[in-house]
Amino acid sequence: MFRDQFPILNTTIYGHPLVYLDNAATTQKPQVVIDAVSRYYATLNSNIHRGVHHLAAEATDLHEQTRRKVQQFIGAAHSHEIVFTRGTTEAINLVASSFGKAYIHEGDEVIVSGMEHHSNIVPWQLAGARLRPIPFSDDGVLDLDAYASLFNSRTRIVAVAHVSNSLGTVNPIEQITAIAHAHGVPVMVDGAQAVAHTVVDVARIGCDFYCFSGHKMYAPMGIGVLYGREAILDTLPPYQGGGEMIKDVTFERTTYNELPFRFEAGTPSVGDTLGLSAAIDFMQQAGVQAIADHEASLLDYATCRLAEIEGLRIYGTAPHKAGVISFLIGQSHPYDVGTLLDKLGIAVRTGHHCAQPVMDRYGIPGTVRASFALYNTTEEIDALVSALHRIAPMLQ
Ligand code: 7TS
Repeated sequence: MFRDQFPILNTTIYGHPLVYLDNAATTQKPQVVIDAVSRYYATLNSNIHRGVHHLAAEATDLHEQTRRKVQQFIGAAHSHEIVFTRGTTEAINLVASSFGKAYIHEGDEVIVSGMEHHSNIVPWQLAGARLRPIPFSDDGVLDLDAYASLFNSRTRIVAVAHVSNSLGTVNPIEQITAIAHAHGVPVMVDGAQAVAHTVVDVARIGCDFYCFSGHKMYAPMGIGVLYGREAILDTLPPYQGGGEMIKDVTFERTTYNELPFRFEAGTPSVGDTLGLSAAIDFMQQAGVQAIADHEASLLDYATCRLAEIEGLRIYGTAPHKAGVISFLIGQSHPYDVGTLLDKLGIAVRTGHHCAQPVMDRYGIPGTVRASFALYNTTEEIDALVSALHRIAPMLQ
Protein backbone atom coordinates (compact mmCIF):
# COMPACT_ATOMS: atom_id res chain seq x y z
CA MET A 1 0.00 0.00 0.00
CA PHE A 2 1.62 3.23 -1.20
CA ARG A 3 4.94 1.44 -0.90
CA ASP A 4 6.45 2.93 -4.04
CA GLN A 5 6.20 6.40 -2.51
CA PHE A 6 8.90 5.60 0.08
CA PRO A 7 12.34 5.82 -1.56
CA ILE A 8 14.19 4.27 1.39
CA LEU A 9 12.23 1.02 1.01
CA ASN A 10 14.26 0.25 -2.13
CA THR A 11 17.46 0.10 -0.07
CA THR A 12 19.37 -3.16 0.27
CA ILE A 13 21.11 -4.05 3.53
CA TYR A 14 24.06 -6.48 3.31
CA GLY A 15 22.70 -7.46 -0.11
CA HIS A 16 19.18 -8.16 1.17
CA PRO A 17 16.15 -5.99 0.43
CA LEU A 18 15.37 -3.87 3.47
CA VAL A 19 12.49 -5.22 5.56
CA TYR A 20 11.68 -2.31 7.83
CA LEU A 21 9.76 -3.44 10.92
CA ASP A 22 10.81 -0.70 13.34
CA ASN A 23 7.92 1.64 12.74
CA ALA A 24 7.11 2.20 16.41
CA ALA A 25 10.52 3.88 16.69
CA THR A 26 9.98 5.99 13.60
CA THR A 27 8.18 5.56 10.30
CA GLN A 28 9.83 6.12 6.94
CA LYS A 29 8.94 9.23 4.93
CA PRO A 30 7.06 9.34 1.63
CA GLN A 31 8.47 11.45 -1.20
CA VAL A 32 5.74 14.09 -0.72
CA VAL A 33 7.01 14.76 2.82
CA ILE A 34 10.66 14.88 1.74
CA ASP A 35 9.66 17.26 -1.07
CA ALA A 36 7.64 19.51 1.26
CA VAL A 37 10.65 19.99 3.54
CA SER A 38 13.13 20.60 0.73
CA ARG A 39 10.69 22.92 -1.09
CA TYR A 40 10.47 25.02 2.07
CA TYR A 41 14.25 25.41 2.29
CA ALA A 42 14.63 25.90 -1.47
CA THR A 43 11.85 28.46 -1.94
CA LEU A 44 10.38 29.77 1.30
CA ASN A 45 12.92 29.72 4.11
CA SER A 46 12.35 32.64 6.47
CA ASN A 47 11.48 33.23 10.09
CA ILE A 48 7.76 33.34 10.65
CA HIS A 49 5.34 35.62 12.49
CA ARG A 50 7.68 38.59 12.75
CA GLY A 51 8.45 39.55 9.16
CA VAL A 52 6.68 41.97 6.85
CA HIS A 53 8.40 40.60 3.79
CA HIS A 54 6.81 38.23 1.31
CA LEU A 55 8.66 35.03 2.26
CA ALA A 56 7.92 35.48 5.96
CA ALA A 57 4.23 36.12 5.27
CA GLU A 58 3.97 33.07 3.01
CA ALA A 59 5.79 30.77 5.44
CA THR A 60 3.66 32.07 8.33
CA ASP A 61 0.54 31.34 6.35
CA LEU A 62 1.53 27.75 5.60
CA HIS A 63 2.69 27.17 9.18
CA GLU A 64 -0.64 28.40 10.57
CA GLN A 65 -2.62 26.48 7.96
CA THR A 66 -0.92 23.36 9.29
CA ARG A 67 -2.18 24.16 12.76
CA ARG A 68 -5.71 24.18 11.39
CA LYS A 69 -5.04 20.96 9.50
CA VAL A 70 -3.86 19.26 12.72
CA GLN A 71 -6.92 20.61 14.53
CA GLN A 72 -9.22 18.98 11.98
CA PHE A 73 -7.15 15.80 11.83
CA ILE A 74 -7.63 15.11 15.55
CA GLY A 75 -11.06 16.71 15.96
CA ALA A 76 -10.04 19.60 18.24
CA ALA A 77 -12.53 22.43 18.70
CA HIS A 78 -10.07 25.30 18.04
CA SER A 79 -6.78 25.74 16.22
CA HIS A 80 -5.34 27.64 19.22
CA GLU A 81 -5.64 24.38 21.16
CA ILE A 82 -2.83 23.00 18.97
CA VAL A 83 0.66 23.74 20.31
CA PHE A 84 3.64 22.74 18.17
CA THR A 85 6.45 21.00 20.02
CA ARG A 86 9.53 18.99 19.04
CA GLY A 87 7.71 15.74 19.69
CA THR A 88 5.76 13.74 22.24
CA THR A 89 8.53 13.99 24.81
CA GLU A 90 8.52 17.78 24.70
CA ALA A 91 4.71 17.88 24.72
CA ILE A 92 4.56 15.74 27.88
CA ASN A 93 7.32 17.76 29.52
CA LEU A 94 5.38 20.91 28.72
CA VAL A 95 2.24 19.57 30.40
CA ALA A 96 4.12 18.11 33.39
CA SER A 97 6.06 21.33 33.89
CA SER A 98 3.26 23.88 33.39
CA PHE A 99 0.41 21.82 34.86
CA GLY A 100 2.84 20.77 37.60
CA LYS A 101 3.64 24.39 38.52
CA ALA A 102 -0.04 25.24 38.69
CA TYR A 103 -1.47 22.16 40.35
CA ILE A 104 1.09 19.63 41.68
CA HIS A 105 2.41 20.13 45.19
CA GLU A 106 4.48 17.91 47.44
CA GLY A 107 2.70 14.63 48.17
CA ASP A 108 0.34 14.96 45.20
CA GLU A 109 -0.23 11.98 42.95
CA VAL A 110 -0.36 11.29 39.24
CA ILE A 111 -1.99 8.11 37.94
CA VAL A 112 -0.12 6.57 35.01
CA SER A 113 -0.41 3.12 33.51
CA GLY A 114 2.08 0.37 34.24
CA MET A 115 2.98 0.30 30.54
CA GLU A 116 4.16 3.87 30.03
CA HIS A 117 7.15 4.93 27.97
CA HIS A 118 9.78 6.62 30.17
CA SER A 119 8.79 9.95 28.67
CA ASN A 120 5.44 9.65 30.45
CA ILE A 121 7.07 8.73 33.76
CA VAL A 122 10.14 10.90 34.26
CA PRO A 123 8.57 14.34 33.54
CA TRP A 124 6.00 13.72 36.30
CA GLN A 125 8.76 12.71 38.70
CA LEU A 126 10.60 15.92 37.78
CA ALA A 127 7.38 17.80 38.56
CA GLY A 128 7.53 16.34 42.08
CA ALA A 129 4.58 13.95 41.79
CA ARG A 130 4.21 10.54 43.36
CA LEU A 131 3.30 8.05 40.63
CA ARG A 132 0.47 5.55 41.06
CA PRO A 133 0.71 3.00 38.22
CA ILE A 134 -2.37 1.11 36.97
CA PRO A 135 -1.45 -2.60 36.98
CA PHE A 136 -1.99 -4.82 33.94
CA SER A 137 -2.62 -8.52 33.41
CA ASP A 138 -0.20 -11.01 31.84
CA ASP A 139 -1.74 -10.47 28.43
CA GLY A 140 -1.20 -6.71 28.75
CA VAL A 141 -4.68 -5.42 29.64
CA LEU A 142 -5.06 -2.61 32.19
CA ASP A 143 -6.99 -3.48 35.34
CA LEU A 144 -9.74 -0.85 35.37
CA ASP A 145 -11.04 -1.85 38.81
CA ALA A 146 -7.59 -1.28 40.26
CA TYR A 147 -7.47 2.02 38.32
CA ALA A 148 -10.73 3.22 39.85
CA SER A 149 -9.38 2.46 43.33
CA LEU A 150 -6.26 4.63 42.83
CA PHE A 151 -8.13 7.94 43.06
CA ASN A 152 -7.92 9.92 46.26
CA SER A 153 -7.84 13.55 47.34
CA ARG A 154 -4.18 13.86 46.21
CA THR A 155 -4.81 12.72 42.62
CA ARG A 156 -4.04 15.64 40.28
CA ILE A 157 -4.02 14.14 36.79
CA VAL A 158 -4.21 10.84 34.90
CA ALA A 159 -1.49 10.44 32.24
CA VAL A 160 -1.84 7.35 30.13
CA ALA A 161 -0.69 5.93 26.79
CA HIS A 162 -3.32 5.45 24.09
CA VAL A 163 -1.26 2.57 22.64
CA SER A 164 1.61 0.81 24.42
CA ASN A 165 4.87 0.91 22.45
CA SER A 166 6.16 -2.31 24.03
CA LEU A 167 3.00 -4.49 24.17
CA GLY A 168 0.85 -2.97 21.47
CA THR A 169 -2.21 -2.78 23.75
CA VAL A 170 -4.80 -0.21 22.70
CA ASN A 171 -6.01 1.16 26.02
CA PRO A 172 -9.67 2.10 26.55
CA ILE A 173 -8.88 5.77 26.90
CA GLU A 174 -12.47 6.96 26.51
CA GLN A 175 -13.42 4.87 29.52
CA ILE A 176 -10.26 5.87 31.39
CA THR A 177 -11.07 9.52 30.72
CA ALA A 178 -14.70 9.18 31.80
CA ILE A 179 -13.66 7.57 35.10
CA ALA A 180 -11.10 10.32 35.78
CA HIS A 181 -13.60 13.06 34.96
CA ALA A 182 -16.13 11.47 37.29
CA HIS A 183 -13.52 12.10 40.00
CA GLY A 184 -12.96 15.66 38.75
CA VAL A 185 -9.43 14.79 37.53
CA PRO A 186 -8.09 15.84 34.11
CA VAL A 187 -6.51 13.41 31.64
CA MET A 188 -3.43 13.58 29.42
CA VAL A 189 -3.12 10.95 26.71
CA ASP A 190 0.24 9.96 25.21
CA GLY A 191 -0.77 9.30 21.62
CA ALA A 192 2.73 8.70 20.22
CA GLN A 193 1.86 5.17 19.08
CA ALA A 194 -1.74 5.89 18.15
CA VAL A 195 -2.05 8.71 15.61
CA ALA A 196 -0.49 6.82 12.70
CA HIS A 197 -2.44 3.65 13.39
CA THR A 198 -5.96 4.54 14.44
CA VAL A 199 -8.46 7.34 13.98
CA VAL A 200 -7.95 9.84 16.80
CA ASP A 201 -10.76 12.19 17.80
CA VAL A 202 -9.95 14.18 20.93
CA ALA A 203 -13.54 15.40 21.23
CA ARG A 204 -14.82 11.82 21.33
CA ILE A 205 -12.11 10.73 23.76
CA GLY A 206 -12.92 13.75 25.90
CA CYS A 207 -9.33 14.09 27.15
CA ASP A 208 -7.81 17.37 28.32
CA PHE A 209 -4.40 16.90 26.66
CA TYR A 210 -3.23 14.69 23.80
CA CYS A 211 0.43 14.42 22.73
CA PHE A 212 2.06 12.97 19.63
CA SER A 213 5.16 13.02 17.40
CA GLY A 214 5.25 13.77 13.68
CA HIS A 215 8.07 11.33 12.96
CA LYS A 216 5.96 8.33 13.95
CA MET A 217 3.29 9.33 11.40
CA TYR A 218 5.37 9.73 8.21
CA ALA A 219 6.38 13.34 9.02
CA PRO A 220 9.91 14.61 9.77
CA MET A 221 11.64 14.37 13.12
CA GLY A 222 11.62 17.57 15.15
CA ILE A 223 7.88 18.32 15.03
CA GLY A 224 5.22 17.18 17.45
CA VAL A 225 1.89 18.30 18.81
CA LEU A 226 0.31 19.05 22.13
CA TYR A 227 -3.45 19.36 22.03
CA GLY A 228 -4.79 21.09 25.14
CA ARG A 229 -8.41 21.95 25.85
CA GLU A 230 -8.66 25.73 25.84
CA ALA A 231 -10.23 26.00 29.29
CA ILE A 232 -7.34 24.11 30.90
CA LEU A 233 -4.49 25.49 28.74
CA ASP A 234 -5.66 28.97 29.70
CA THR A 235 -4.97 28.26 33.35
CA LEU A 236 -1.37 27.10 32.84
CA PRO A 237 1.78 29.20 33.16
CA PRO A 238 4.23 29.28 30.20
CA TYR A 239 6.70 26.45 29.72
CA GLN A 240 9.75 28.22 28.27
CA GLY A 241 10.46 31.93 28.06
CA GLY A 242 11.70 33.77 24.98
CA GLY A 243 10.58 35.34 21.73
CA GLU A 244 7.02 34.87 20.43
CA MET A 245 5.54 33.84 23.78
CA ILE A 246 5.30 37.39 25.15
CA LYS A 247 3.03 40.38 24.77
CA ASP A 248 5.17 43.02 26.53
CA VAL A 249 8.57 42.76 28.17
CA THR A 250 10.19 45.17 30.61
CA PHE A 251 12.93 44.47 33.12
CA GLU A 252 10.30 44.63 35.84
CA ARG A 253 7.50 42.60 34.39
CA THR A 254 6.48 40.55 31.34
CA THR A 255 3.02 39.78 30.05
CA TYR A 256 2.37 36.75 27.91
CA ASN A 257 0.97 36.15 24.46
CA GLU A 258 -2.35 34.44 23.80
CA LEU A 259 -2.84 30.74 23.05
CA PRO A 260 -1.13 28.87 21.51
CA PHE A 261 1.88 31.20 21.17
CA ARG A 262 2.28 31.49 24.94
CA PHE A 263 3.61 27.92 24.83
CA GLU A 264 5.78 28.30 21.72
CA ALA A 265 8.93 30.21 22.71
CA GLY A 266 11.56 30.76 20.02
CA THR A 267 11.76 29.96 16.32
CA PRO A 268 9.69 26.90 15.43
CA SER A 269 10.81 24.21 13.01
CA VAL A 270 8.81 25.55 10.07
CA GLY A 271 10.16 23.15 7.44
CA ASP A 272 9.16 20.23 9.67
CA THR A 273 5.71 21.72 10.23
CA LEU A 274 5.22 21.77 6.47
CA GLY A 275 6.44 18.19 6.35
CA LEU A 276 3.78 17.34 8.94
CA SER A 277 1.19 19.03 6.76
CA ALA A 278 2.20 16.84 3.80
CA ALA A 279 2.17 13.74 6.02
CA ILE A 280 -1.40 14.44 7.13
CA ASP A 281 -2.47 14.88 3.51
CA PHE A 282 -0.72 11.61 2.69
CA MET A 283 -2.44 9.74 5.54
CA GLN A 284 -5.82 11.14 4.62
CA GLN A 285 -5.32 10.12 1.02
CA ALA A 286 -4.50 6.59 2.17
CA GLY A 287 -7.37 6.74 4.67
CA VAL A 288 -6.59 6.40 8.38
CA GLN A 289 -9.16 3.62 8.80
CA ALA A 290 -7.75 1.78 5.78
CA ILE A 291 -4.26 2.04 7.31
CA ALA A 292 -5.60 0.66 10.62
CA ASP A 293 -7.34 -2.22 8.81
CA HIS A 294 -4.22 -3.09 6.82
CA GLU A 295 -2.07 -3.12 9.96
CA ALA A 296 -4.65 -5.20 11.84
CA SER A 297 -4.48 -7.86 9.14
CA LEU A 298 -0.65 -7.79 9.25
CA LEU A 299 -0.82 -8.19 13.03
CA ASP A 300 -3.14 -11.22 12.75
CA TYR A 301 -1.01 -12.80 10.06
CA ALA A 302 2.26 -12.20 11.94
CA THR A 303 0.83 -13.45 15.24
CA CYS A 304 -0.23 -16.73 13.56
CA ARG A 305 2.99 -17.22 11.64
CA LEU A 306 5.30 -16.44 14.56
CA ALA A 307 3.61 -19.25 16.51
CA GLU A 308 5.46 -21.63 14.15
CA ILE A 309 8.80 -20.71 15.71
CA GLU A 310 9.69 -23.11 18.48
CA GLY A 311 10.12 -21.48 21.87
CA LEU A 312 8.81 -18.09 20.70
CA ARG A 313 6.71 -16.23 23.25
CA ILE A 314 4.81 -13.05 22.48
CA TYR A 315 4.59 -10.41 25.22
CA GLY A 316 1.36 -8.47 24.87
CA THR A 317 -1.60 -10.53 23.71
CA ALA A 318 -4.44 -8.17 24.55
CA PRO A 319 -7.63 -8.62 22.51
CA HIS A 320 -7.35 -5.02 21.27
CA LYS A 321 -3.87 -4.41 19.87
CA ALA A 322 -2.12 -2.17 17.35
CA GLY A 323 0.58 -3.46 15.00
CA VAL A 324 3.30 -4.13 17.55
CA ILE A 325 4.65 -7.60 18.38
CA SER A 326 7.17 -8.02 21.20
CA PHE A 327 8.68 -11.47 21.55
CA LEU A 328 11.51 -13.60 22.88
CA ILE A 329 12.79 -16.95 21.63
CA GLY A 330 13.66 -19.42 24.37
CA GLN A 331 16.44 -18.06 26.55
CA SER A 332 18.11 -16.09 23.77
CA HIS A 333 19.00 -12.48 24.34
CA PRO A 334 16.92 -10.00 22.28
CA TYR A 335 20.07 -8.22 21.15
CA ASP A 336 21.43 -11.41 19.55
CA VAL A 337 18.16 -12.01 17.68
CA GLY A 338 18.10 -8.39 16.45
CA THR A 339 21.71 -8.51 15.31
CA LEU A 340 21.21 -11.73 13.35
CA LEU A 341 18.01 -10.40 11.76
CA ASP A 342 19.86 -7.25 10.74
CA LYS A 343 22.42 -9.35 8.84
CA LEU A 344 19.47 -10.59 6.77
CA GLY A 345 18.23 -7.05 6.09
CA ILE A 346 15.43 -7.12 8.68
CA ALA A 347 15.17 -4.06 10.92
CA VAL A 348 13.54 -4.70 14.30
CA ARG A 349 14.11 -3.05 17.67
CA THR A 350 15.54 -4.83 20.68
CA GLY A 351 15.79 -3.89 24.35
CA HIS A 352 13.45 -2.39 26.92
CA HIS A 353 11.88 0.08 24.45
CA CYS A 354 12.12 2.85 27.08
CA ALA A 355 9.54 0.94 29.12
CA GLN A 356 11.65 -0.66 31.85
CA PRO A 357 8.72 -1.15 34.25
CA VAL A 358 7.05 -3.34 31.60
CA MET A 359 10.14 -5.53 31.35
CA ASP A 360 10.35 -5.71 35.16
CA ARG A 361 6.69 -6.75 35.26
CA TYR A 362 7.56 -9.84 33.19
CA GLY A 363 11.03 -10.32 34.70
CA ILE A 364 12.78 -10.06 31.32
CA PRO A 365 15.67 -7.85 30.14
CA GLY A 366 13.86 -6.73 27.01
CA THR A 367 12.18 -8.05 23.89
CA VAL A 368 12.57 -8.16 20.14
CA ARG A 369 9.91 -5.91 18.66
CA ALA A 370 8.45 -5.90 15.16
CA SER A 371 6.10 -3.01 14.44
CA PHE A 372 4.13 -2.28 11.30
CA ALA A 373 3.19 0.64 9.11
CA LEU A 374 1.01 1.08 6.04
CA TYR A 375 3.74 -0.01 3.60
CA ASN A 376 4.51 -3.38 5.22
CA THR A 377 3.41 -6.55 3.48
CA THR A 378 2.67 -10.17 4.35
CA GLU A 379 5.75 -11.07 2.24
CA GLU A 380 7.86 -9.10 4.70
CA ILE A 381 6.36 -11.06 7.58
CA ASP A 382 7.17 -14.25 5.69
CA ALA A 383 10.75 -12.94 5.38
CA LEU A 384 10.87 -12.34 9.15
CA VAL A 385 9.53 -15.83 9.89
CA SER A 386 11.93 -17.59 7.54
CA ALA A 387 14.83 -15.53 8.94
CA LEU A 388 13.83 -16.60 12.46
CA HIS A 389 13.71 -20.25 11.33
CA ARG A 390 17.17 -19.78 9.88
CA ILE A 391 18.73 -18.13 12.95
CA ALA A 392 16.97 -20.25 15.60
CA PRO A 393 19.70 -22.97 15.58
CA MET A 394 22.37 -20.30 16.13
CA LEU A 395 20.61 -19.11 19.29
CA GLN A 396 20.96 -22.34 21.27
N1 7TS B 1 5.46 7.81 24.20
C1 7TS B 1 5.40 6.61 23.58
C2 7TS B 1 4.25 5.69 23.84
C3 7TS B 1 6.42 6.28 22.68
O1 7TS B 1 6.37 5.10 22.06
C4 7TS B 1 7.49 7.18 22.45
C5 7TS B 1 8.64 6.84 21.56
C6 7TS B 1 7.46 8.41 23.10
C7 7TS B 1 6.44 8.68 23.97
C8 7TS B 1 8.50 9.46 22.87
O2 7TS B 1 8.38 9.97 21.58
P1 7TS B 1 9.44 10.98 20.99
O3 7TS B 1 9.07 11.12 19.56
O4 7TS B 1 9.33 12.25 21.74
O5 7TS B 1 10.78 10.33 21.19
N2 7TS B 1 8.84 5.48 21.36
C9 7TS B 1 9.91 4.88 20.80
C10 7TS B 1 9.98 3.49 20.64
O6 7TS B 1 9.11 2.70 20.96
N3 7TS B 1 11.17 3.18 20.07
O7 7TS B 1 11.84 4.32 19.86
C11 7TS B 1 11.08 5.38 20.31
